[in-house]
Amino acid sequence: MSRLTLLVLAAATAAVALCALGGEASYRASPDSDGVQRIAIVGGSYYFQPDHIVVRANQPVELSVRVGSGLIPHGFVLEAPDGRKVAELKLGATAQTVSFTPKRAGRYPFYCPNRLLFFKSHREEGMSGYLDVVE
Ligand SMILES: [Cu+2]
Repeated sequence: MSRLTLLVLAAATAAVALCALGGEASYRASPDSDGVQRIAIVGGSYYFQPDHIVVRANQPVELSVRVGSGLIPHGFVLEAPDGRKVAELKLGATAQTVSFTPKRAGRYPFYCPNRLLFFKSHREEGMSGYLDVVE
């Protein structure tokens, strides 16, 4: 690996870290050697981290989703741009894997579907994000 490559990698890592600190958590997935775009997502009251993910179309995506700290139950719903549900699960301390291959570009919203009585839904509280599929 060249010195320049290392510098670029270090800068990219720093950029991701800065985004995470700033709350503007955007994460562009880079495929592993087997071509799978793997992203770990943590959800809690009331956030998903990262809450903005960018992946490439027509390459497999594996989301590893788990709950952060706290006792409030949370879930994870991922919808395709047409509103069809790609995934729906309850978050646990052990990561669960959501695998799919997006066929075309578009914005896939994800959110926690939970709501307690008359309170605002977790989605309204900010427990939501976007997975953007790009060509
Ligand atoms: Cu929730």
